[in-house]
Amino acid sequence: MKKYPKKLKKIANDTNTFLKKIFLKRNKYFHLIKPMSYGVFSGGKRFRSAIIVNTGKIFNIKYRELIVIAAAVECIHSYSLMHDDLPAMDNDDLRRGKLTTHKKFNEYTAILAGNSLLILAFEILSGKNLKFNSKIKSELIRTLALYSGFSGLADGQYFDLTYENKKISMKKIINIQNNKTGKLFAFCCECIGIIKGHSLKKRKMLKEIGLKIGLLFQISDDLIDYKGDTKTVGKQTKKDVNKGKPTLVNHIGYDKTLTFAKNLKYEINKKIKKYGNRSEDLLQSVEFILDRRF
Ligand code: GRG
Repeated sequence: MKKYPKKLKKIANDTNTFLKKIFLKRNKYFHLIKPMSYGVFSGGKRFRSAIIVNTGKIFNIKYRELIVIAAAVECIHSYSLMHDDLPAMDNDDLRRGKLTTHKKFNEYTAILAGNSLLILAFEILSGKNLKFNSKIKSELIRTLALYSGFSGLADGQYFDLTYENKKISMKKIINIQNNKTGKLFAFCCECIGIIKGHSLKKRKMLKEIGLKIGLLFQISDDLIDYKGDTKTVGKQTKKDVNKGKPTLVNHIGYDKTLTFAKNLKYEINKKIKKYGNRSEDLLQSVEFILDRRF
């Protein structure tokens, strides 16, 4: 476990290097590349990249191709954070220990830079850097589009904001979190099944693991929001309680949420272990989720 953060760092560096090359080639469009870079290279953990690489390892997929997919996913993740921080959404001034993009630049710049990152993700997946046949590439693009738009991330975000200060069931809260956070993680695992040409049924097993990893990640984010301090976490904490967010911590309290999370981790590990020895790095990633402090 102790070695894990070092491995995470290598994946993060390689993903960043890939993205930096893209920005360098197009630097005459510096007006938006500047805020896009600010949002992407502001110190994110690249945990979604790690899930892609570590799931890919189980199935012997080339590291280089995995980093290309990871770069696309990180673009979507950073766009979602940039837009999440806007005054119309969560209205945050601090992200990853720095000013949020709209605070550093302005609102329209953050909106356009966010949109550009979202679109860049699909440019990356459809481009020459990803060396799979067109059937695989179009299925990767289709699945990522399904999971990040109105039947995924955007839907989760919509209800996360709509249900502030409303009493809703635990089932609904989990559904919101599955869409807001889980779907992108679902893609991180399922993309490997797509590359391998797995049947939908076989892909579903990977999708389920990803969804559960995403739910665990979101729950740990909520636990950190409740217990963590702004300096360590890099963003303002205690906001979920103050805003009456639809989280398990607000619904059943900190201790019961922690127990729920530990049971969820056990369930995830059981599913991952079925893939044998090569799943060790993925298991370590899951271990990191509840251990992390930021
Ligand atoms: C406007 C169409 C449209 C959609 C908006 C904004 C949005 C969609 C979705 C937001 C989803 C969101 C912010 C989910 C939170 C997920 C989460 C736990 C983020 C923190 O992730 P980390 O810890 O962040 O991986 P780092 O900083 O390490 O990258």
